[in-house]
Amino acid sequence: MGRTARSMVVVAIVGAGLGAGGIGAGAVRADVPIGTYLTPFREDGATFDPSTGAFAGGHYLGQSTDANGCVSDGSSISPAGNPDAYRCLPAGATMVQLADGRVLYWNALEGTENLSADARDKDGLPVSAVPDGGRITVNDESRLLSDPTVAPAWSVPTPRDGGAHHTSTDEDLPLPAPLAATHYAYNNGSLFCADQVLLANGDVLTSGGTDYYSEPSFPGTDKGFIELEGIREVRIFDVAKNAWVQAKPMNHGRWYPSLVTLPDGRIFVASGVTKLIKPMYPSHVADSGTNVRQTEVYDPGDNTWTDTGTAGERSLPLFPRLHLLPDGHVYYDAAGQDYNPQGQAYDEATWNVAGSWDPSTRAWTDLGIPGVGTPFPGFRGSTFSAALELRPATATVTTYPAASFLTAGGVLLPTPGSYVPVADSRISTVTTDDKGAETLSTVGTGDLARRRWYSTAVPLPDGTVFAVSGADVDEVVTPGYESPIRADELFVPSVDSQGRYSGGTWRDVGEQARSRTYHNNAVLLPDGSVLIGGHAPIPSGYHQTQDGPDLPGRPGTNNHHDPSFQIWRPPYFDAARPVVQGVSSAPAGRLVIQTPDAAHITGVVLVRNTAQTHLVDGDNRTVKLPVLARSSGTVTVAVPTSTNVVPNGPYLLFAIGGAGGDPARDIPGQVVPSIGRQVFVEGTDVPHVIPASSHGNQTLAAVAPTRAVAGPERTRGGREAPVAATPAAATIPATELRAEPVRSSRRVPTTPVSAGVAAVLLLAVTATRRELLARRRR
Ligand SMILES: [Cu+2]
Repeated sequence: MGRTARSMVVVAIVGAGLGAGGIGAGAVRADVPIGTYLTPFREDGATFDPSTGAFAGGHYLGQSTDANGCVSDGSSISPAGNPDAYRCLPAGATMVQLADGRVLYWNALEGTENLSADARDKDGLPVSAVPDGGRITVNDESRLLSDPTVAPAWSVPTPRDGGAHHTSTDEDLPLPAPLAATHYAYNNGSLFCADQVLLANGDVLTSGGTDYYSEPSFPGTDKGFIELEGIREVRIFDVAKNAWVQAKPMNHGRWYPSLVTLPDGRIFVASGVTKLIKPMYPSHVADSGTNVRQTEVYDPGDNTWTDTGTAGERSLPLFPRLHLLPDGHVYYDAAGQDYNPQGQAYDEATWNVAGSWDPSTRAWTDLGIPGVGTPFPGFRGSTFSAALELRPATATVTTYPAASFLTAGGVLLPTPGSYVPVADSRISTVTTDDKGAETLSTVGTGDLARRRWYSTAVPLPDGTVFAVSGADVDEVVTPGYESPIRADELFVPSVDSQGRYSGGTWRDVGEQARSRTYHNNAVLLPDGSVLIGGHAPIPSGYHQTQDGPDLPGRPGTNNHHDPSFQIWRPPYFDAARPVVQGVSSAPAGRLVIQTPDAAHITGVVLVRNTAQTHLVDGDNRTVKLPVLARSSGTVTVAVPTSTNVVPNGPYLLFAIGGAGGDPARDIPGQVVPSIGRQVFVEGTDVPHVIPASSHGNQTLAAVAPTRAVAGPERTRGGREAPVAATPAAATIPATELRAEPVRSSRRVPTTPVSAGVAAVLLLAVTATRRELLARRRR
């Protein structure tokens, strides 16, 4: 173990010592389990063994897979022209619930699986993330998963990596040859680090992604110092064609930006950083040292991006937690991702202040610091920001004067704030008065049962919030030395006599079967269950892929990608659920639900289809629609009259069986949702809801899957059942990787490299030199 690795272990142990318990952690409760975890499953048909927690027996690319879903021994891993670069199954680091029932997902950090201890570069030297990462990574693969609840099957979009290639070298540092940056055609357009939203027609738009390269290159070797650049490229996944198409690029390269759909169907993008590790831009020096302050709006009608001007600029964290408020403004919930190696921004202190952006004036308004009066006010890093159910002001109207957002866990304050996660949890609410003025208020809730970094949230149709996966310390600070958290938790909000959120409690759910830390993910499925996936960690110690050490009471982490999925069924699967036989749009903003359970249905919720990555789903919303009338076989509900509340696009519709009475006062967690029906909201002036089957753009089961495995056996309130695997022959085509690196020769004015970068660079060069000397001695 090298010195760096040893110091990482020390940091991790110190972090662990700060508390199981620790800052704000509540006692672990014994009220588990609730709901049901089904057996994990994987694309290669491998069988999950519950006694060992491991997969075995899978097949991929005509070979047997190992426990991590990879083929071959990794000894030949040069990406150029080498199909082995894609020798591992992709993980669901980004996941989108499409309106045709399939889940579109893609990997993160593809190719870093090849940074194993026994891998060698062209000179026979060991490989490592910092000197080799710019070359060894490859564009991330995307996948389509159909029928995850009954008979999972996979197919591959065209092209499988999204098809974008970043050809600009505008941001390269002015290094003389042979130190000049080296770019590669096979990893200059990764989907990794883009954000994504579902467009009004059900297609998926992604903004940005990653261009990996070496800058500088180390003369005489194929090594360099890794850089990750946020690209401008924009891709749209065309659902009907199962194909990625290229849209107009943004005006700014963005790595870790956030997207929000505006009421008029345009898409707002904010933040991201152009160069992650060395954010210096000789051609526009004023933008150096911080994230992209400029915000832009995309118009799907004419395929253009427009800067919002000086008033629209704001320094924001990476993947800022943004939401569309029911007054039509974009809200920044004073949360995001703040730590990135060497990429901290000089103006991070401003991220403590929540804000609201008005599309009509294109200007931001500060809303104050959330959490004042709670133990930990201000910015929160690496937490989710989950939109709680939008509840109508009264039992019969569709006005929504307030929107509330739950954050829990994560780390405190901007750099150099704590890198130790907390268990603190709070609800921030923005209330808009009759004159349009916004007020921010925050209430604390009960703590999580454990300090939790990077947990993904999935708001459920019964008004509760499922928090899944994560780790006990910040993996980006100490990759490979975090301890995964498999125990998931469920938040049940409380409401006051006015129907406003007044707090709530967290309770333990049970343990999922797999360890999922960085780039974990989850989406709400149409039946109301949760599809848990993802896990694409940073190589241990920013060096090689090595699982973390087990310590007493603190399991080590899985440092390999996890391409498996697992389904969790919330407790309402054990209740009698209302039945929806059909939905139809009616005049005057009404929606009619055909149901034999009309007498018991107290409302309907529309849940925007999940499109999540990095704990971010900017369009996530659950909108409660009040009941206006009922007959023996129908319930008529009111659709909100503004696209501020329900922007166009795909939603899952759930009828809610309550205890009866006022639907605005239904208690979250005490109502039972139906199976979801896929609908679309359309109409820019007067929104209306139509079934997906009458929506033209969606082609159900558009393509036959290329491979299929038997799904998890379905259980009801019982134990997990084993997966019966029937692996099919591999049909993944050979990679389209290009053979030759593209060497940049562009010259730009000199800019000094920061001391931190220089120090890390020196370490990397020294390590490489040490290896060269050792090899010479051999
Ligand atoms: Cu990431």
